[in-house]
Order: sequence, then C-alpha cells, then structure tokens
Amino acid sequence: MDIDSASPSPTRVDAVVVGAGAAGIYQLHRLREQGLRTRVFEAGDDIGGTWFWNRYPGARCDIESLSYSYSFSPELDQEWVWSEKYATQPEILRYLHHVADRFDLRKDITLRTRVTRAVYDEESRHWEVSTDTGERVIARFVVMAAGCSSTPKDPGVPGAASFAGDTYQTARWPREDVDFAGRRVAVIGTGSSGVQIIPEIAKRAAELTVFQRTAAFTLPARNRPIDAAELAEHKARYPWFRTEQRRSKGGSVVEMPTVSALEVSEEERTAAYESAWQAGLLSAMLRSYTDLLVDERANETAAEFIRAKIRATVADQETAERLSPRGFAFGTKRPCLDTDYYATFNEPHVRLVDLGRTPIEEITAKGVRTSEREWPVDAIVFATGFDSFTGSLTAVDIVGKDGARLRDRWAAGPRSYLGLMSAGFPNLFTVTGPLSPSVLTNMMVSIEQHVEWITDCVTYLREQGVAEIDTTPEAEEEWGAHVAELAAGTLYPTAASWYTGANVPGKARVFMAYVGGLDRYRARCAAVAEEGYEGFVLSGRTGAADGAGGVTAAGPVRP
Ligand code: NA7
Repeated sequence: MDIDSASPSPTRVDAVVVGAGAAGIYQLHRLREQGLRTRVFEAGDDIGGTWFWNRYPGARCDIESLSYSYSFSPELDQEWVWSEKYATQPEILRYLHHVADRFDLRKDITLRTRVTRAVYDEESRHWEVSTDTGERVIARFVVMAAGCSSTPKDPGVPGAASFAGDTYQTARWPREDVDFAGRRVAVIGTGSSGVQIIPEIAKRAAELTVFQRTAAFTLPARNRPIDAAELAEHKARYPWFRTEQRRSKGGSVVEMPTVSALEVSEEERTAAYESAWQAGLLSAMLRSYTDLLVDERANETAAEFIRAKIRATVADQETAERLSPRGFAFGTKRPCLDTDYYATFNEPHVRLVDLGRTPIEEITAKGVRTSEREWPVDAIVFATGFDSFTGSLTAVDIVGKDGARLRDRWAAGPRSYLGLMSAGFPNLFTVTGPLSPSVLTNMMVSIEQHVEWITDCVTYLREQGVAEIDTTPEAEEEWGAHVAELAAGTLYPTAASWYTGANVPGKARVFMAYVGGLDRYRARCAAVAEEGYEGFVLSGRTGAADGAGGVTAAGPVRP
C-alpha cells in the first residue's frame, strides 16, 4: 500500500462518503442508522453539492419542489414548506441545511476538504483515503457521492486569461452578489444554466451579448408560488405520492403516453403539444406520445411545434431562426425550462451571436473575438457545462486491485455493473454512477434508490461477516452492453450531448445513462440483491475489529 509516512497516522472509520450534496448527506444518515462510523468529506465550504455551487442568478430546479425532495421521512415531508412550484437555489440549499440539522448530520461532515486519492489494500481489504488537507482515513467502504454534473468542464476558449474584465462561471458563482448594472456582459453557453441566467442578467446589464454554439429546446416553466391550500392538499396525499414516485419510470408522478405521434391527426397533435406547452413541466412535451424519443419523424413534429413557438415569441425572425434548435432531435440533449428566455431577445440591449456561423476565435483583453469581429464587454459569464457522469470520479486518484487506476480503466468510457460498482474496485460504490438512470430521472428519487441499495448491501455484508464485495469484468461487460443496447433503440445516442461525453474534447463517446426506466432498474437491483448479489463476488471474513455481527455467511463467500 502506498502510504505517505510523513503525514500523521490515519484514523479509522467504517465508511467514507465523498461529497455532502443531496446524495452524500442521505448516505451518511443511512449508514449511521446502521451503526457505521462514517466520515463525509466535502470540497465546498458548505454542504449542498450542486445547490451550493450553482448559486448564479436565476438558478432553480426544473423538477417541481414537491417532487424534488427526499421521501424517506414522512415527518420531513409534513414540516417543510416549499414556497414555489420550482424552488430557487437558495430555497433548496435551506432545505438541505434543514435536513442536515434535523438528522444531526453536520458533526460527521468535514468541509473544505477534497478527497484526492483512495487506495485499496488487498491484504487488509480496506481503503486508505487521502485529502488535500493531508488527512488520511482508513475505511472498509467508500461511497462516491460526488455528483453527476459537479466538475465544471474547461470552457476551452483560448485567451480567457488575457481578459481584463471580470470572469464568472455559473457552476462556481461567488457568494457575494454580482451586480451587472450598467455593464456590458457576455454569456457563453445556452444549456440549462445559460437559459436560466440570461433573462436575469438582461434585467440589469446595459448590454447583453449571448454567444450560442447550439440552440437549446427550452419550454416555459410557468413558475408560481404554492399557496397554503395547495400545499396542505399535497401534504395530505404525500404517502401515496411518494409510493407512486418510487414506482414510476422517471421519479415523477405523471401520466405515460399510449399512442404514437404519427397515429393521430395534425390537429390532435397540435392540441396535445399546446397542452404540454401550457403545463410548465420539463417532461410534459416528451410524454405526449410514445415515440418522440425513438422515431425521428415523430420527434420532428414536437421539435417543429417548439420552433413555431419561438417564431411567435421572438419579433426579429432572423434571431428566431438562430434560436431554433436544428440538427438534433428534441430531448436528445437535455431540454431546459425557462422564464421568459425567448422574450428576452426582444429587448433592445440583448443580442445573439450564433457561433455556428461566426465561431469564437479567442478571448482578448477587451472581450470576445469571433471570426466576424471583436465584441467588447466588461464581464464574461461561462455557462459552459460539466464533465458529467465521470468527471468527479476520475478527478480522484482511485487505485484498486493490482494497482489499477479507475481513470485508466475508464479511458474508453465508464465500466460499471448497475452503475453501482466497477470491477477491481471492491467496496467502492457510486451513487447515481454512470450507466445508472441518474440524470434521466428525478435525481432525488434515484439518489434514494442507490443510497438505500448500498446501505442494504453494506448491512448484509456486516451481518454476514463478509469483508469484501466486488463485481466481475463479465457482469460489467454484460451490463454495459445492455445499457448500450437500450440506448441504441432510442434517438439519444444520435446527438453530440453531454449524455455521451461529446461536450468534453477527447472524452470517449459512450451514452452514459440507463434509458430503461427507474422502475425496471429498481426491480433489477432488488433482484440482484435477493439472489445473493448476483454478478458480485463476496469474499473474505471480517475480524472482531470491524464490529460486524456473526460470521456465518448465507451466500457464496470466497475466502
Ligand atoms: P450544458 O447543458 O452542458 O450547457 C453548456 C452550454 O455551453 C452549451 O450550450 C454548450 O454548447 C456551450 N458551450 C460549452 N463549451 C463552449 C465553448 N467552448 N464555446 C461556446 N459554447 C460552449 O451545461 P449547463 O450548466 O447549462 O447544464 C448542465 C446540467 O446541469 C443541466 O442539464 C441540468 O441537468 C443541470 P454545445 O451544446 O456543447 O454546443
């Protein structure tokens, strides 16, 4: 084992959790309930993960608040009061703080500490985890709860360092208020973050120039306050609602379509799309018909409906055309929800630069220079996205059996069984890891499903006195092929999206989410556990020092 003898001797716990976002704090709660001494390390100076870092103006969840929240505590459901249909970032952060306080979680969370390395010792079957503050911790289990979209990608625009004005990144927004009043501002990027921040900056800035590489499909959020009567009514049916969420395909309680978009008349289709447009829900349009994500012709009917809405909203038809997404199917890049996004381009001080026609060549001291001209600005906001799915996992130097590094093993794309564990990296779990349903679902519901499965697995191992769980290259291979096969039956892999890693130059192109639905996935995970952890290998015996229960293993345990 690679131990730095100069640093203080390591402490011992049962489990280390990496990240104190929604996944990490729930994992801590569950493991502690099972009596595991657990340490959580969080790089930020507060808990909250995504909802700590993405504090830019306009940041909101685009899943409804009443649905995007933990389901594990009926008391929590009853006491927490959501104020809006779509909660703002500060409100979600307050909620996560409340959860941390209510379940007394903070005492086991170490902030401002980044896990840099984790090395598995095959002899003792423990991980040694190192941090950037020089701490070392030895633990039987490591749970990576580091987030699917938490490592901002390098915007990759040359010359950024030479800019004389202020530079901001939506994913690393400063804590203090940024006042754009009277300033000339550039926003680069028009994904969910760009679409949310652009109308907010337009309210203050003297000039706003939006640099768009790919036009996004975005739908109106129709956000509104939640009144007391609606909240009371929802709380009364929360037990039913939470059960339905857990049974659902995507973690939300919604009606699923039964007919093809091509089976109905144009009038009927337009009426259905109009009703979805009015609903103000991220998935409403895609759920109008069964085949929008599998048939290009069907998809085009919805895409064209949205383009017509853009033309009807944006006064200048040339700008409307540039804002109209083309070249990829609706839904194959993550759609956005917005408040007045398209209407913002009717403001006289807002302009759109289409990078498809005039790409950025460099950032200069004065502003952004495209192939056409230089755009002088006082501030540049990068809303350029993340190294999603794998970035936060490969950022840690994870060294498993035989000295193998996770980042090398995943060079050609992530390899994982059920998105939970990678062969050769025993006792190391990933919450909403690559090749699980993750970002295609309501993340809160997926997080709970993974955390609970991991907790049950760890509890089982301890009860049986089993030291190690690993998966096999065969199980991983079979799962990867299954995920790829399901994806290939859809339009998803046809787009150059962050779902496939295409947004990060040099990253392997693999569709990284399980499209089969959370219901089907949940059933598979449960069956695997019930069948004695099929596809996993359980081996070794724990000693008394592990505080584990009896040592009579029920399943096939290798020495
Ligand atoms: P996204 O959805 O990855 O959006 C990033 C945007 O930035 C997108 O429009 C990109 O264009 C654009 N981009 C990225 N790099 C560049 C460069 N170098 N030049 C110009 N434009 C660039 O990230 P978000 O933060 O908006 O949302 C991420 C997810 O977080 C969101 O979907 C929710 O799940 C939460 P591209 O499309 O790559 O051509």
